[in-house]
Amino acid sequence: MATATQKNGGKTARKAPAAKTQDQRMKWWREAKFGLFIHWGLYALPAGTWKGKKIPGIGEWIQNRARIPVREYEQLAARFNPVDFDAKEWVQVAKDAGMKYLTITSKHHDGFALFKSEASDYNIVDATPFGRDVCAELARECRKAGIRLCFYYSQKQDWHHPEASGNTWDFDPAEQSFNQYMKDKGLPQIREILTQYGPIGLIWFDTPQDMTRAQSKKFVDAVYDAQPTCLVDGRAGHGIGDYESMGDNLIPPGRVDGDWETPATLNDTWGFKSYDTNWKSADGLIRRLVDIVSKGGNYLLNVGPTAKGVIPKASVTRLKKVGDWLKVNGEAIYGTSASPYPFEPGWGRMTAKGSRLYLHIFRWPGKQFVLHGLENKVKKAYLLADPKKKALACEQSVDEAAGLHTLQLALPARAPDKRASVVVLETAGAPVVDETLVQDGDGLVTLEAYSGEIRQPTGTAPLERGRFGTIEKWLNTRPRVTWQVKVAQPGTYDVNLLTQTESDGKWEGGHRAKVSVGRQTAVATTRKAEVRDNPRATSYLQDVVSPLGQIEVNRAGLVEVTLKMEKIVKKKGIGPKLRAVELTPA
Ligand code: H79
Repeated sequence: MATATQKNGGKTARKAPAAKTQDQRMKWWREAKFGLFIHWGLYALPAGTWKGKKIPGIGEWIQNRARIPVREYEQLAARFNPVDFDAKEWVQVAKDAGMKYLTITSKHHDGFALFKSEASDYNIVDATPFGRDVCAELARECRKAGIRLCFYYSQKQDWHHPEASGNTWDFDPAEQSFNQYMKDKGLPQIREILTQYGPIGLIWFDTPQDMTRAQSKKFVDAVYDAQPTCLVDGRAGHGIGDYESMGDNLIPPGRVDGDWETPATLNDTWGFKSYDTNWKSADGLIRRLVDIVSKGGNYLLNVGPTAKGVIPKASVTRLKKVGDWLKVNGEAIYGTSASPYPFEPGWGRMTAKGSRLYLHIFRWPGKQFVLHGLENKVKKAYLLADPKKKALACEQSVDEAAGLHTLQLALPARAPDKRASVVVLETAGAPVVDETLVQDGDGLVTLEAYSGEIRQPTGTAPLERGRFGTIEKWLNTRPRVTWQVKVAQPGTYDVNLLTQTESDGKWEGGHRAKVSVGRQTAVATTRKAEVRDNPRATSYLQDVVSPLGQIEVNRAGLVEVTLKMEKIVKKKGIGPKLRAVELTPA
């Protein structure tokens, strides 16, 4: 994936008497790293089932997926009575998870507002027996707990309002006027949520498709006019906003410049679905948090409370485990910046702050850990989990001929935390690294598609980079992909080609792939020798491993590795979806 563009260059809040700089406005958010997303609304009542039928897809989309007419769906409001709702408890869930901000759906696509609104009586105070303003209650508890309150607001879709977008089963798009909706409800409600509840951290717009630039700008200006320091996410439309929003549940491969956030689910829905129990493990959540922060992003992790007002226990217990990990390791998360290395190592991830480099080790190596590429002197190394900060023996060397800096670290035989253990390296000055792709200290050379360069001969159909860091549309034998990588250990390597399956599990082998380093080549026909979970899309994409043979690398230092497809099977028209080439010491 290309690096994110900085979308906030030089922007300062308008009309503020003492306008803060963009860095000042972004400061709390850049330090926070971890936030709670809450999707709650009338859809919690059907909870994924309508008239006895399980409705597929995400829970908050039930009105759309089941084509429920407004007159029918809005009757849910008369039954919405979340007597167990306790704002203090919800805020405590965020707090115990180590989260620093809370973003709740003040209004989702269904048009129902969780706050008292003069602009529309389709809101929790006026339309439900519950009659309480949950946004006001959350605002109070957030303030007490030091959590920033933020609001999600669906600005384009409103399936309840006859002039807004998204509801094609009740309304005829040809007869709608979006500007009218903005005037009647959209803009007034933005003013309401920014004037009724004190300082708001950010407004989280969503699905801006088909908005004009002027419309997007009007919404964002309404935010900045009401609260100049309030941030705006990246989904206002037309690239307007204070930071980039990645796709839902999408974690980019490798470091991304600029401010960005990944919104993500704990299971496979945002709004509560009674039968979605596909919960991510606490281990997986910790590693995702580390992964995102190591690439420079924030993690906005969702819960979907029930119609009674309860956050599912399965969510609470998992979040608590992340919070417990953060109690020990939070120093390596909060206020850190991305890894100084642009690429993902195989053993874990890194973050940095001041003159400290944090190694988050997922795959514990045993007693010896090796890191290449760090150029500063390490003054002290220790485990963050060790209250005594006992120094770990550490040796640094430089191989001038190979252009390789090497650090060797003595570790205890067993990981302090097998999910992710943090080693602190106190460096002389801010960590400086050689950004060239380099062999991992444990010997693995991973040449990921996203770190490869596409060599595209003119006149050939271009290879494309896919959402999960793949190279796709490889339907021609002339293009090549090359990597410049520093090898630390000369020797014989087994060469594997990793290609990704389609989301329906389809995969096609029988291509002939050739990997070369200088005159050495490994060439074979691709076949399914082994299948692994795809780390960027666990549970629905997989990587197929095809062994290509062996290669000899005869000296340490920078080498160029080239991948070519000598034959491509085109029966299904997919071609090989390149994930990576792996060289493992034989
Ligand atoms: O609020 C959450 C989602 O409801 C919202 N963004 C996150 C943060 C979102 N809105 N649209 N989308 C996400 C894209 C949704 C596409 C789908 Fe569907 C909804 C796939 C399945 C249900 C619409 C209906 C498209 C296909 C069927």
